Amino acid sequence: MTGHFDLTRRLPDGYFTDALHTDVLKGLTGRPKTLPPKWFYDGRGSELFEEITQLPEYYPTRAEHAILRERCDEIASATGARTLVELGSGSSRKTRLLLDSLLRHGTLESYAALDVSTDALREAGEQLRREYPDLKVTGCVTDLETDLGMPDGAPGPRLVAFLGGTLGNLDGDARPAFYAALHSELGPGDALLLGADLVKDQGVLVRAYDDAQGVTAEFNKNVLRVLNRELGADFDPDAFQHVSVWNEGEERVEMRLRSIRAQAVELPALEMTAEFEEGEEILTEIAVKFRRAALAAELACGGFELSHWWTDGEQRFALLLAEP
Ligand code: AVJ
Repeated sequence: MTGHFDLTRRLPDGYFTDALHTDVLKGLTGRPKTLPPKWFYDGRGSELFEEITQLPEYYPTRAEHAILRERCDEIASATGARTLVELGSGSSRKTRLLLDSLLRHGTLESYAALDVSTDALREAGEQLRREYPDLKVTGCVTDLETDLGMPDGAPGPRLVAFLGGTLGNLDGDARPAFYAALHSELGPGDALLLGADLVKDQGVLVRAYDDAQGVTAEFNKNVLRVLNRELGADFDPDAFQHVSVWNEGEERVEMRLRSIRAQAVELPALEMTAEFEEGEEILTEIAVKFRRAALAAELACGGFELSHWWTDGEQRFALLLAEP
């Protein structure tokens, strides 16, 4: 049976066009130049990210999966969730572990997947619909920084999962705002399940974002292709070099695109020209790495109390439960 998959948008028409224009105008006129990571994820970008998750160097997905596999029953009994909401659900691959545990536990009624990528949501949603015909599966295209897109009237207890370490895409200013938005949506009995990548050897971290096969480089350059298509820009992806660096002060990996020569790029939709010096970089993604005490403290500031903290055998990645 191919059930109907209910995909909604919470954002006004034209939101993504406006947001892209604003982000690119701001990001390419500022210094250093920046582009937010959410623009990686068109159809091709989501596929490349799926490939990244299987690379030998990219351990976070496997580490988190291992923790989830081990702890999903504990999560189900600790939360007794009737609704699972997943922020940044992507392909929803790891979600099945949670769905299965919560269904075995006998509480789960609905699953709401929220993501910035329509393509990824539709594909994941339709497949889950087929695999779990008795579960209410919905999808919502949203931008977490503007509207979490929490489903209205979803029965509690609700478990909100934000996996994969995507929290690390938010810097120290954006995370408190994110916790506040989340806290205002949750009540007693609800819970937050958060995946966080941990500080570790910097060689391991840098390689996780600069694989030998060059998949991450393609993923990084994909943002230039998105700008070419959406803004009529004329970026030559070959004129930029993929860079992965550990920023010690901020304890984060940074992905950048370095202009290999002086060049001018036209962006007709914005009526602008972006000038690059040789070696000039665009910061395209931050991936903040966490430590337990600091993460617990910032969650506490946001009104969340840490109740469980689990790591993989090698202490590479943490999965935590927190209560509002
Ligand atoms: C999906 C944001 C968790 O930061 O590790 C992977 C994205 N970028 N390789 C991460 C990513 C380059 C990923 N997140």
